[in-house]
Amino acid sequence: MSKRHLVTAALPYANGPVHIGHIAGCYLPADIYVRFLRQMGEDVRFICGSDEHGMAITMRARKEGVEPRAIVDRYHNMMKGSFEEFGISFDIYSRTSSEDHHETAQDFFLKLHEQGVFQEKETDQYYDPEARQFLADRYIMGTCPACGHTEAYGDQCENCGRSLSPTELKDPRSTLSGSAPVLKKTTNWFLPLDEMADGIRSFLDQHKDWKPNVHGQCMSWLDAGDGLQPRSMTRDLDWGIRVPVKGGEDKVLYVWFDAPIGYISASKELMPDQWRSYWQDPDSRLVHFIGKDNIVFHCIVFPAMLMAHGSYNLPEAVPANEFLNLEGQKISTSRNWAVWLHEYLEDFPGKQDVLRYVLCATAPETKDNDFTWKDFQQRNNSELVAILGNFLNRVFVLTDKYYGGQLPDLDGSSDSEQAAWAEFTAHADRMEASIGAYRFREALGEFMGLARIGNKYLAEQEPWKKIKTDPERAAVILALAARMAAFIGQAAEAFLPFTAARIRNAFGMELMSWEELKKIDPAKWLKGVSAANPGLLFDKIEDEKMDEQRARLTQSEAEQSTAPAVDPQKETVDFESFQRMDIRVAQILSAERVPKTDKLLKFEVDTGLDRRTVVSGIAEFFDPKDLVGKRVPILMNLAPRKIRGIESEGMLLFGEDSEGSLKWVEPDAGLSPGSSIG
Ligand code: B3M
Ligand code: ZN
Repeated sequence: MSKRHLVTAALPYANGPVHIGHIAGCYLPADIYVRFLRQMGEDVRFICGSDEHGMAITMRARKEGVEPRAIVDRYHNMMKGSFEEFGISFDIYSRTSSEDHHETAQDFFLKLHEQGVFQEKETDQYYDPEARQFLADRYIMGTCPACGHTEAYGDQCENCGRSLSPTELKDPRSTLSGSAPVLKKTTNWFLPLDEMADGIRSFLDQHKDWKPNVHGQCMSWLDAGDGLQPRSMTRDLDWGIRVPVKGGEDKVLYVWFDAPIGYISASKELMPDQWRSYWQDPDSRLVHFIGKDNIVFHCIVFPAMLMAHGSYNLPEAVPANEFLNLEGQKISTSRNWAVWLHEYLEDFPGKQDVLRYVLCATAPETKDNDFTWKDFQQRNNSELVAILGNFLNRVFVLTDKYYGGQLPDLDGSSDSEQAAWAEFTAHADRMEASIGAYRFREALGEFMGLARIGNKYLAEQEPWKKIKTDPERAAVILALAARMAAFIGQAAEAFLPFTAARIRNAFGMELMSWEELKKIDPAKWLKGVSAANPGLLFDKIEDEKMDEQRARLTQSEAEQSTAPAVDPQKETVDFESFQRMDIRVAQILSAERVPKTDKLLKFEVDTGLDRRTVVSGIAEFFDPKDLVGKRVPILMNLAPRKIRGIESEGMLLFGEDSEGSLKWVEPDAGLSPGSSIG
């Protein structure tokens, strides 16, 4: 083992609460690993924090009609609280909006800049002239060139799955204003991954031991048709960390540039004087726990950044998990198909370890896996209650009953005790090896093996019969069983920390180091100790409780999909701004389709003041001939603009229902053309 370990868990976007998919994907395996390293007496630091930049945040903010700051503040605190309550034992849970992080990320960027690492390149990017900003890929929609789906995003078509670049879309439109974006030149700083490919390849070649899913994915990036491509490390956006070089004033660092540096900033915050040794001393190991969607960033992009910088260690292991599904379906935040950690903690108070157990036992270590409430119940009832809980409970109850809680001595033990103890501790050895190899499911199986051996030993030896016929022998049996129970209270620490603490308390023990534990001679251990029965450590979960959870799941999904999606209130405007808008009633005199377009209608309207032409993108909702003669509100003084060569003066106003269909807003009959609205 090396001198130090720095273990990181992916920084979750602060745009929503934590769900079981996140936990099973990286936080629980990371926590098990770190707890075990600590117990091994290793010098380890466990780093995490909220990722507070990027589109994940700004899109959420837009949806809620609030500032990004409000979103990250809300979710950062919520996530931090749930992790803590669930026993995820970070040494620090920081955040990337902190000033220190901004500084660290900028310094890192500057260093690469000074070393001439970046290529400054001018490219054409879509720009929304109305919203006056460059458009991130997700803010552009249009028609997919592959399947013709009209709602494809600038980075991907969700209908056919093809990944796209925004310029491939037909009829692109900005989701900010609805207008057609224009291409505009902009300069950004690119990390030349193509030129760094050899270095990256030789780094990855040293890690053929990585999980096949991880190594395989990296290789497929390297070996793709056109290989690695330069990737821009800056973006023409507002929310994020300012680019600290000339020309970067209106730009921010790419979120995938700043976020992994967040691991470094958090380490600095935790250990202002020692962080360097964890990151730069070759005797330290860097291990990243992540989900599979983050593999390329942790195995290629971030290592490339670290190599280019020159002073940092590269990750030694990236044990990424696949995805966890829920009741056979993909977990989805937008569909509300998820088990949220904060809700679980409320519904199952004190049962953190049950979820930890189930999520570890079903963790998607090598392939996607499915969480079901039925499986949750079954694993609780027939594994935690029937195997682990049963063994511990028997030991405590019998020790109480026969010896008033005082553990008998193990003097006079026989071959069967030797054999049972050897078989028992062999499980602990295998558990250790499995954790070291990042095989946590297997390790948990070995841990449960401890309780299985305990049960088997009691069932074979039947102390409850011998207590009458051979009380000395019964005492020996219970003496050994009690040592097994105590041992379990130590070995459970990584997986089931809450239960482990209760067991240790019952024996009045502190947490022991793994080395000490392995050296234990049961005949000499816990002499004269009394055990206080801690009561049932696990209890049966009934069907009703599971029915409730399943109902809650389908119900919240249904609510999500049928609830009329009422837009949140927009930001407030002052009275003057409102007064500047000239809204009146107009009467439609004629309406016709704009040739060669699907969406546009051209209107002649009588505004009471004049007759004018207005173009609106509403053809999919109305038949032009139904509109002639109708009266509608019009925004008169919207700056005129040319749409398909036609000058449009003003905007007709319609209502929009929750499905996004436009509906008629009919003014009262007494309002003739020209009447003002306001
Ligand atoms: N926030 C992506 C995610 O939550 C991202 C991880 C950053 S790790 C440096 O999937
Ligand atoms: Zn498509």
